[in-house]
Amino acid sequence: MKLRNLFRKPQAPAVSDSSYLPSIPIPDACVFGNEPNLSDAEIACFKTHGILVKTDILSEDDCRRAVDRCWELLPPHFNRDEPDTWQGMVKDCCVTKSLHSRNGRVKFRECLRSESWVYDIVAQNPLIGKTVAVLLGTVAPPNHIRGLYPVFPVGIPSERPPGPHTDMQIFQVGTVGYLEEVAPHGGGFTVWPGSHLRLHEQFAFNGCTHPPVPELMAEVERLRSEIQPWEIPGRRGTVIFWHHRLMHTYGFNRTKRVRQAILGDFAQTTPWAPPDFSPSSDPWDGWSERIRSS
Ligand SMILES: O=C(O)CCC(=O)C(=O)O
Ligand SMILES: [Fe+2]
Repeated sequence: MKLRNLFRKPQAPAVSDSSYLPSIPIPDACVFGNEPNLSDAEIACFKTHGILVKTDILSEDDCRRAVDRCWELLPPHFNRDEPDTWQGMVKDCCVTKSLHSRNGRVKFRECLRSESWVYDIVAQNPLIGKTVAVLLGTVAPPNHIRGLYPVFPVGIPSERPPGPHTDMQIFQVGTVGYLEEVAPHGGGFTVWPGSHLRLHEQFAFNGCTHPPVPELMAEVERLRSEIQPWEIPGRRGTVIFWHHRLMHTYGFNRTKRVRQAILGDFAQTTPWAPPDFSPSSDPWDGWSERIRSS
C-alpha cells in the first residue's frame, strides 16, 4: 500500500495568489468532546464539511513519548528549546532538503514502521476506533499508520495563502492527532470544508490516477478560489477525523512552537478499493447506516 498525494502540478491553471482566500479558524460548533457515540451534530458536521474534530482523544503519555521520539529523529543540531537551531538540512522519509525549502514540514513515516507503540497510539486507540466505526460501519486494522509529521516555523509571509491537495484513495477516513497544543497559525491541519462532496463527481469520472487528470486539478483550483479554508488549532490530544476526498494541507506555522502531529488512515478493508460508482451516485454509498440514514 503506497501513499501518494495529488499535489498541485504546474499544469494547473495559473491563478494569482491574491484570488485565493486566507484561512479562518474552524467554527467552535465543529469541535466536540471525546464521546464516541457521535451526536447528530457530529454526524452532520462530518457529512457537510468533511471533518469532525474531537478533543481529549490521545493520552498525555502517548503524546509526550511520540514528541520525544520525533526530536530523536530530527538532526542532532536541532535543540528543542532553541528555535534558532531549527534550520538547515533535514532528512525525512521523502527527501533531504533544507527546512526552509520544505516550508517547515517534515514527515517521519517508514522509519517508524517497526515501532509498534507508535502504531498503537493511533490504530489501537479505542476512542479513535469507535469514532471511525460509527462513520464506516466496519473498520479494518490499518497495515500501518502514516507517522509523525512535525511542522516548523520558517518565516513564511503572512499574506501567503495555504495551497490544497487531495490524497490518493488508499483510505476512507484520515486522522490527524495533535501531540502538543497547536495554536492559531501554528501549522494546524487546514481543510476546504465541503470540497469532499464537490470532488466526489471528479473522482467518480476520472478515478485516482497519479498524476491527477487536468480536470481534477482544475476543479481543485476552482474550489480553492470559492471556498474559504478552515485552519484547525487544538489542544494536545485533539484528533481530527477527515473524509478522504477533502481538499486539505498542513498550515504554515507562524508561531515559535513546533506543530507536533501523528497521522493515520482507516478503511473498511485493507487493501481498500473504491467501489464502482457513477458521478450521480450518492457519495455516501458504502458508508455506515448511521451516516447514510442521517
Ligand atoms: O501534516 C499535515 O497536516 C497534512 C499532511 C498531508 O496532507 C499529507 O501528508 O498528505
Ligand atoms: Fe494530504
